[in-house]
Amino acid sequence: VVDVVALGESMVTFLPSRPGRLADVPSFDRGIGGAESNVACVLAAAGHTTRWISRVGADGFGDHLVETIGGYGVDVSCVRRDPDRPTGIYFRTAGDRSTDAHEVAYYRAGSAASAMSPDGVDLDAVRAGRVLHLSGITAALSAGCLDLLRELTAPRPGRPLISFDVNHRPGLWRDTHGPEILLDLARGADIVFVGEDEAEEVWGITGGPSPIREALPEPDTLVVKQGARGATAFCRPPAGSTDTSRGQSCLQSPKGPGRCPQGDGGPPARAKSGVGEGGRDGTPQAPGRATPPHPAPAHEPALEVDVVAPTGAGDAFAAGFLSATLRGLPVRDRLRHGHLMAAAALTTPGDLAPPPTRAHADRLAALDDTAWG
Ligand code: KDG
Repeated sequence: VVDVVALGESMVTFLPSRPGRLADVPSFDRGIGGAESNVACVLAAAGHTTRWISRVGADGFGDHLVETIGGYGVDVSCVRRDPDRPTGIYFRTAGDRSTDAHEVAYYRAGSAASAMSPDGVDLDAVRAGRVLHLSGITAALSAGCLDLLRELTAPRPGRPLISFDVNHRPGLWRDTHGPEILLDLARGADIVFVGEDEAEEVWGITGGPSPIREALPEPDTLVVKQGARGATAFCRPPAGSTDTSRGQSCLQSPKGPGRCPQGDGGPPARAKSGVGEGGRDGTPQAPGRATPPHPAPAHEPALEVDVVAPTGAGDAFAAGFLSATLRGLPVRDRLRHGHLMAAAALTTPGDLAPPPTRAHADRLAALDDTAWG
């Protein structure tokens, strides 16, 4: 069984050769982007078995994505090639050090990935992992993509654990119901990642992590990313359990036939300019499922790093958190592994940076609170 399957659009990314307005940047370097494949790549680099499912064009950019993501050790055998639609691309600019302000120009409308739907995807391959990682970006791509997400987040026997990163991308949404759609999808997931500022931007929720949890009580694990301040995780313990210190050891979705223990949760490294913030970047409960009381949330400060570019840091955070979850580590360590992976992404211009080795990350996560405070 694959540890994590990630489904979503990836694009060839063009990174600016220098800061400035899109209108002024003279040249760009090619990289790769795609929130979900970023998560798969970081997890693969951290030693997990992963699969990325998507569609790309039958073109050179599609070749580049498949070869590069496959080069991280991610299984790309289920990626479909579309002879009629192109691979999506996007350009971005860089702010100077005093500001994260950047422009994003997507060329992805009508892309191969936007043609995904429940009929055009091998659903068995999508559901074959212990965890299925999805994001709100896919919901904004097309009606077929939204149908696919609804199908995958619907309760059903044997469902993998669903990890959902809200990833609100205002530039992609044409449907004014985006906020309700994202809330509904998040309610259907088991582990949800959302930025504190993102929750305000998309749902108008202010006042920190607790009001977000009140609006989103269904997922067993809710991780609120608070940029440079750290991250807060709300995790519901197994029904009937008094142990809230460890995460779930059985990675089967409670929206499936049984109920598995979940620990507390939390993402990104405390960056001088914040991971998981910066807004670019519902499951109805299974019948008969009683909602146990919520334990106190867990908060872990982020690491202080000199940010080069924030893009990809939220994905790296999710990957670190999921990696530690798969390993059955306590919530504090899940959050710390998220911060460690995010710190690597924050300090590189592209989306992906070589993460620390597992042994190194374990040593850093085990340091006492004075090192993390
Ligand atoms: O999280 C990083 C992504 O935002 C980036 O790679 C591009 O997937 C992308 C998107 O749709 O914005």
